[in-house]
Amino acid sequence: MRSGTKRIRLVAMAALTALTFATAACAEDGGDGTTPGGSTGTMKTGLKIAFLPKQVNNPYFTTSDNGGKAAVEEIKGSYSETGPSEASPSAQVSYINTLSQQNTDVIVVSANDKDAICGALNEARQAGAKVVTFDSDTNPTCRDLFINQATAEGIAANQVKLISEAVGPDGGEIAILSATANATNQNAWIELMKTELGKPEYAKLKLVDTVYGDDQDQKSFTETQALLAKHPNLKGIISPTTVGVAAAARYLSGSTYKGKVQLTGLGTPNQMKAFVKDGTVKAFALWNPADLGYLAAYAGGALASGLITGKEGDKFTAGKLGEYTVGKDATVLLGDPFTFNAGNVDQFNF
Ligand code: RAM
Repeated sequence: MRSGTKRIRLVAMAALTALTFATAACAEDGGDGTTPGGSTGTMKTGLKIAFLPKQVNNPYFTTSDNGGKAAVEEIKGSYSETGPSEASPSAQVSYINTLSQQNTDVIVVSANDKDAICGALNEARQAGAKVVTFDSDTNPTCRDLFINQATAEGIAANQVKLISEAVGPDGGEIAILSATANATNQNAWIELMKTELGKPEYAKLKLVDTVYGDDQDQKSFTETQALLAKHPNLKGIISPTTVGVAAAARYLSGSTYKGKVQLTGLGTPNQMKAFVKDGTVKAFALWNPADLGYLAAYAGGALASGLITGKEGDKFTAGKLGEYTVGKDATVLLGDPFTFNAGNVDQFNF
């Protein structure tokens, strides 16, 4: 039910290709702080809601945080975004401390490391802030809620299926180009990809290496080049990071490996379109980052307003996305990953 709704929402967005996601989100605002199909209930106004992405210069987070901004405007709060330019483990600590000192009501954070920012987050919580992780979780003891883009199992199954289909029935060696070595989200997906690869239908695929581009474009590009030099029989690469998959695609498309070594991953349609069209990539996946940020902002607002506490079964309304229920381990699930290919990629603009 929920997944069907999400799929339709993505398809419906196709009709909005001329608009940016931010514009699309604004267009759905009731204009008076309420949202179509739902009320803001007793959501407090004036909440200070800050987004702290893994890194600020990453188009994926620009889109997710703009989704958050639209939600914060709808609930008449005050939005801000801050964060490091490099996705290193402890780089977010000083930003968390500053947000706490500024009496921020809600910190919405994608963690570069599940433990490194825990102390700072718990201090901020003691000072009165609610902490919502989104995209990449911390240890659950350091936050009030985690907004999960899709189940880790679903993402892992999707990525392995896509590389298997791209490589073809003969299978062969594959490798993973990840983000940073400490990233909670990528590490969870990689572990589950290994489990998935143990299934009989993938017996002909052999994972030979996992390397880290640190969500830096140039490092991801160089790591791709090195992978191919090190593994001359490589048949495919999975890069479950928007930065990594775009850099790997750029390398492959300008090399003799184009179309011979397959690539899939988690990418944004705008970064990947050209590589789908030139035959470097057959299919890749993602969720709607704008919806993820939007949902996280509403969840944070509901927490800071005392509408929910984060316990399993708590329900809240996230504006245009409708009602969500808090699941196990104080986690809220956005939906299913969505696969993009030559047949649909042009319909999306983010
Ligand atoms: C990068 C980041 C982010 C991840 C996406 C798929 O932008 O690593 O955390 O969710 O890729």
